[in-house]
Amino acid sequence: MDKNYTTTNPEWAVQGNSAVMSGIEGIKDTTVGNINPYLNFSMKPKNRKVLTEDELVDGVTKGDRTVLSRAITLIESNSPKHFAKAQRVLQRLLPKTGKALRVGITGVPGAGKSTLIEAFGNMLCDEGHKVAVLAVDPTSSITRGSILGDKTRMSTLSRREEAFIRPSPAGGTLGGVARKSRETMLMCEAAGYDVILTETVGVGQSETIVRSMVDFFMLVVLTGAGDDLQGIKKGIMELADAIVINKADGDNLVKAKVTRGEYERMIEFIRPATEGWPTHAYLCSAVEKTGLQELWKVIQLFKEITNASGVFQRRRDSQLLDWMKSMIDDHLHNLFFEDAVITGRMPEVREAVLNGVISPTQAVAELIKIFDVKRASERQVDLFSNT
Ligand SMILES: Nc1nc2c(ncn2[C@@H]2O[C@H](COP(=O)(O)OP(=O)(O)OP(=O)(O)O)[C@@H](O)[C@H]2O)c(=O)[nH]1
Ligand SMILES: [Mg+2]
Repeated sequence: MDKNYTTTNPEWAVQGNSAVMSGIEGIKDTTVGNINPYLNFSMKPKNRKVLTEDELVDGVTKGDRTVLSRAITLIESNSPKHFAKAQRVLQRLLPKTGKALRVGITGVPGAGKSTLIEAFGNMLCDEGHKVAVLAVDPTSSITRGSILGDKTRMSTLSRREEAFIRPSPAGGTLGGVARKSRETMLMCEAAGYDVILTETVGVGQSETIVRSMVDFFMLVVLTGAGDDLQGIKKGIMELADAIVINKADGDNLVKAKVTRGEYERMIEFIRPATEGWPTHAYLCSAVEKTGLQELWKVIQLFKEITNASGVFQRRRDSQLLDWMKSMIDDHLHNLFFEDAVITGRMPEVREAVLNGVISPTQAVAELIKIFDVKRASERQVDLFSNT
């Protein structure tokens, strides 16, 4: 310790008493560690080389997982510069996309989705598939969701060469999460993953987002459907191509069989999610790894039947067009509500509507009249021109 340091007690300090305490030794010594663990993390030197567009395209094409991760990070970035670069990379990789089977998995927290994905993913890898596991969790903006936990939970899968696990894109608007998730999926396809498993939490709009980007969607449930349906909304059952009753093991097996019957009866009253494909309930145990082969066979059969009927391709086509439309919606919405002229005028118009001076319809007409798309676009950071 610095000798002078110990003699800096102010005059007013009670001499002989350590009124001014010496600092904590080793605070900068990394072997001791920081009190705040995040400090260590953020102080890591960032000397990673920026990859060029060519390097990204080549790396992803070769299936290099590190480069794939970097490309996805670019897609997830909120910086306009990164956005433009990611779009250029994606554009070049687009011909290599679309060949994977896209499977979505939803269900109440604790249903066993992650455990199931790990067991299912391992089984597929054993059979020679390359599996990418993604997550969509719009609530994960701060905590990055349960994803870090998931990576450790999927520890056997994450160690495999043939598998790639990516956490949910954090933060941003729902539209942002949807775009990032879809583009991440495309990147994984370009990297050669032929099965994409996307897990989503059973909250909010996340099921709709995932349903709109996958071919096959399954709902993982627990035994004892009962009257309350475990809080599962009928709407979510309408999205599912299969209902998977997990944890059908041990003492639970008998109950699981009963639950299966209950779901089968409920399904009868529900419109199937996919034309020409009857939704059914299946049993499995992610822990004992039973029912997984059967589940894969169901998915294969689904692909066969919907391919033959043309439903498979029609769904993909309409998903693409819906995606485009929702991005137009988002873009126009932002242009309008972020336009200075509109935001300047808004308080007055709102007041007039509240006071019954003009009707909402009149208000809209008036605002649209003063809205100039061209002017609004110029003010916005132009994300789309730099391609
Ligand atoms: N007995 C039994 N337990 C299981 C099975 N699958 C999962 N579990 C257990 O159920 C708990 C929750 O499993 P997760 O895979 O984390 O569930 P999840 O649906 O991903 O949960 P969230 O990500 O929090 O929504 C864990 O303790 C698992 O060990 C199964 O097939 N049988
Ligand atoms: Mg999970």
